[in-house]
Amino acid sequence: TKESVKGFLRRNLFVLLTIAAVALGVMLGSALRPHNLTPREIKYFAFPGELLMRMLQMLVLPLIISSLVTGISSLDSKASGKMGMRAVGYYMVTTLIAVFIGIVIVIFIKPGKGHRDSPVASSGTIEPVQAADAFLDLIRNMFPPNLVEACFKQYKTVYKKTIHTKNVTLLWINVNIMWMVVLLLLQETVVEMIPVSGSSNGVNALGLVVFSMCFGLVIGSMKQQGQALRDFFDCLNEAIMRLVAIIIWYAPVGILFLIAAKIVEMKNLAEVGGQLGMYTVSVIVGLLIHGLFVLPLLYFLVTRKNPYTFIAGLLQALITALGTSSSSATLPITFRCLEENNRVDKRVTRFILPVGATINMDGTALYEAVAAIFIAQVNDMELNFGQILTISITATAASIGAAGIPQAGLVTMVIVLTSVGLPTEDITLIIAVDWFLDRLRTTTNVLGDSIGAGIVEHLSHQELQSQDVEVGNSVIEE
Ligand code: DAS
Repeated sequence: TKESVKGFLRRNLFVLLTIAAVALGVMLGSALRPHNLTPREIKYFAFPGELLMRMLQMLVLPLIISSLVTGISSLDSKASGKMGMRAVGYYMVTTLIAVFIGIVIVIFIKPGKGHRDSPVASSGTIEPVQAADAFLDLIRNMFPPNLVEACFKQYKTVYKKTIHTKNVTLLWINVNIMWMVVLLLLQETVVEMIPVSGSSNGVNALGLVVFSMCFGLVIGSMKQQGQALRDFFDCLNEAIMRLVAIIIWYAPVGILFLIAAKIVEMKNLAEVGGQLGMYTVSVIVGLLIHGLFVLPLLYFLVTRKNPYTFIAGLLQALITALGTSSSSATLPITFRCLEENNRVDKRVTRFILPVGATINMDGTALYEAVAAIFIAQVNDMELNFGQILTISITATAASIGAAGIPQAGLVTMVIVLTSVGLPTEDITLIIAVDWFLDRLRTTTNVLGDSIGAGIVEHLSHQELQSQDVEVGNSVIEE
């Protein structure tokens, strides 16, 4: 009837608008492509999309901190401990399944067999970082010495070239150039890479997550004394979510332009044939199997509820992930979809989502494994079982270490490649299609985080209920 159609439209207004935005974005982008816009024109054209990214990113920091602090402090330590264990268990299991699917598919399809058809671009653009360095960086980033700095800086080991001469001790390349030239003329030289500490731009989300969790745990245990802080973060969280509710009105416009601009500027995908094309297909097939079958099956097995209804509620977040290529930027929308559409308990989303968006990346893990084995195939390198095992472990680590920002996975690929002695400069082989695969893996990442929240909520039913009883049934409600 007319009423029910109206009701349906009202309930699904944003989802419908977002889907319409994608369709319009594709049409607008395709219509403008033949006009060969200049880079400057494309930049202006992409501006509404850039604004959406900036708005979402603006909310991410206060959202991560306030949601984790309130989420954890509203649970007793036993309940949050159990919930945390379940989340970590889910993250590990699903990430390993994703890696496994990737490995099976790339070994089966063999996209890299035959002669390599793309020339390697100039090497040396990506510095070799050892797996051990990257692992230590991961742990270092968990403990940022300066919280304010953690909002915009991450610790990262970078390699610096040094000139090692026969008779003279190590000489930094950035010391007096004159002297170096003289020494180079006099001595036999060897160029060597040595690790130095450094920091790269980008939010150290991991550090903030660890701090907020500990902080929440502590103020949760402070009883009456901690009440003021609990109220403060609770109120902050609520206020941020209200800002999200406003930004959501703008999201369809932003997504339309994000997608249209990408279509205008992208290289002709039809030209991506041969090995690279097959590689792209392998990643896509893997992501589809994981996102459309494995994760829903897991959700169904645990909750006995229809996974696709749950996924339908997430549509807006998934499309935002597709548009932004960033699971952190999507975080505000993920929160809204889970809490408003799927009615997942706020104590769970506040606890689980920020952690998930930072460390749980199924799509990235799958892609890392496929890409590494693809590069081995291109180089005619036979991998033994031990090496494949190494790839699966480092791909998991690389996905944990990747930040939720566009193409972070491409950078952490270096860890996987060096761990089995593959040439890191071969990353250039896959760069051409990475922007596209990045969008798809980010969508899978967001889906994995959201399904995780649904599963953890189901498993933690008992703890949540006993908490309700304790606080006199005052479930956190808006
Ligand atoms: N795009 C990243 C994300 O936000 C991860 C990646 O590059 O793989 O999920």
